[in-house]
Amino acid sequence: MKDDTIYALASGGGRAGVAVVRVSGPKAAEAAAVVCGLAEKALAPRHAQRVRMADPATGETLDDGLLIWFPAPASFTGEDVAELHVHGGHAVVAGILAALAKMPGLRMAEPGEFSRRAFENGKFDLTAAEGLADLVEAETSAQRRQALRQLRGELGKIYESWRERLLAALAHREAAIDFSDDDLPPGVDAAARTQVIEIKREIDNHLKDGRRGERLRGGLLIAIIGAPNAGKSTLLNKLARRDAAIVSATAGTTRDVIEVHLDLGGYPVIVADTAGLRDGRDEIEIEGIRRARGKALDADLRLALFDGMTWPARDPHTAELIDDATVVVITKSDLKKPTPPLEVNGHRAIAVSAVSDAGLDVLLKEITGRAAALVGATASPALTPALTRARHREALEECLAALRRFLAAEAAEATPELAAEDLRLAARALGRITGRVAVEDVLDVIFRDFCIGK
Ligand SMILES: Nc1nc2c(ncn2[C@@H]2O[C@H](COP(=O)(O)OP(=O)(O)OP(=O)(O)O)[C@@H](O)[C@H]2O)c(=O)[nH]1
Ligand SMILES: [Mg+2]
Repeated sequence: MKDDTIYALASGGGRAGVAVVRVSGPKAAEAAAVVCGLAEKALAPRHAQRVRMADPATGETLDDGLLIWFPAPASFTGEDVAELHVHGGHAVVAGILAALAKMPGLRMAEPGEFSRRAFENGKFDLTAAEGLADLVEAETSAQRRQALRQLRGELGKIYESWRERLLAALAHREAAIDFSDDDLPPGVDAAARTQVIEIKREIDNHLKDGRRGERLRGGLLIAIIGAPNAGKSTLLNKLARRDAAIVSATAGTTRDVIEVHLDLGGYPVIVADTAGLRDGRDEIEIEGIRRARGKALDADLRLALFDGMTWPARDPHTAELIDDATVVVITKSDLKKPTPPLEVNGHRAIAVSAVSDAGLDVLLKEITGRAAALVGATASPALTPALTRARHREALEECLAALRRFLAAEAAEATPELAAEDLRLAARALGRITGRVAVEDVLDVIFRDFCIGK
């Protein structure tokens, strides 16, 4: 256990009905008792106690609130923890923090320090710690479900089981090096190889997930593209339900990319409105169109808009960007009913009007369906949890590379000691994801941006 006792506002900053100040470490009991005017033995484990909190130096009452006492190890950090639930006004919180600051042996927690202590005390592995950070950041229900699964350790368990199986294969392989064939039960050596082939296949499949976990975590990018005046900014405003972008009858109104974050049926999306595609008239418009094309390429999904007023003419600049990840839309159906067939380059088109709202429900349903397919309803318990960070992907790639080297060395009947080393490296790469090996280098990165305890 750490020597110093740390404290911080555990709830968000700013005014609120209730705020929670957390104290963790060997002096947590003393600190809580002093501030709450109780004897240490009067602290009731895991019960809400109504208390009057006061500044120990002046005796001035700071608030009337609740104290919850979590003796180690059954606490968030695994250490003695006291939580003070106070009224969430700035002066109350500042008063409580100042009172704690006056006590010897206490100091303000660094960002992420509570979670880091929880990890170091074995309360959760690194993937669960990341799940907790994602849960705090989650803005949509699908993100929440994914984060909760990771927090519960579902992802970590997969990596840990692969690591344990690799370590078993390694033990077999080392036995084969240390003992002669006659001393070993038959098949020990082949068993290691079979295991490695199977694990390699499972990791390959896990990596071939279309980045659904990462996409859900970061949000899907949807780019609205089309000729000038097609109605792109109008559609963006409809989706955002506010006037995010300027709309006008002048062709070439939008020049910069305008992005709006939305919750579409539980899926987080970033919708980008872009400059109308044509041969640009001036330097600014040319740059805007270059950015529009860039966004269209980056996007997970494109909405290609065709102006209902000029339909059935199909703008060639827009048509050439249509692919399977594109939803084709014909706008302004209130002004002119589009003549069939409603399709562009074999892709079905949805007719909409931003004035009468006709077709917008069909379009929304289509976009939500595409979003669900892209993130593979990753939060669904029916699917195995997806990796959510580039850090996971890199470690898994490294593990696979080591397994490939192991199998190649085996096939070439190369030095068995070297092959065993590759298995060890593969297991270590997996251990880095969950934090089961020396991980000082990754720890800082993971806990640095943690909001808890900030
Ligand atoms: N009647 C009708 N007018 C529309 C509709 N959608 C857009 N408009 C009009 O079409 C004109 C152009 O709309 P914008 O949304 O600015 O078009 P844009 O594609 O963003 O155009 P640029 O930014 O110039 O590329 C405006 O006058 C809009 O009011 C619609 O569904 N029905
Ligand atoms: Mg526009």
